[in-house]
Amino acid sequence: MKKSKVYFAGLTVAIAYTVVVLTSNPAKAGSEVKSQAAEVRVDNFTFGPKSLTVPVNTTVTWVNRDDIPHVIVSDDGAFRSKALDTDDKYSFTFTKPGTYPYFCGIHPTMVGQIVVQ
Ligand SMILES: [Cu+2]
Repeated sequence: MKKSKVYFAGLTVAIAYTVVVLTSNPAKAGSEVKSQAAEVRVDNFTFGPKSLTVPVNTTVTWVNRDDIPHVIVSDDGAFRSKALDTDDKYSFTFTKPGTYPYFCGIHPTMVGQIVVQ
């Protein structure tokens, strides 16, 4: 009985510590869950790289380098950006493995894919 109380007290401290770490230092918290970042440049009506392979928990950011708007639209509706003007960015975090094809909602011939492993 006494032993389990000590155990739970220790567990409570551990949880409290974790919460403090996670809330006080987002960058460190990110590395603890192995989150990563990757970028896709939208330039000259092309996604670069056209196919991007990333680990699970990667936040992919699309950056529009064109002087006309583009919209990032997932084939299966998993994600969709607003219209991105020049230098606008859109980010989506991929938490499940799979292949995520996408296209530009304004120029459907523009296609790309994110492969999450
Ligand atoms: Cu476009």
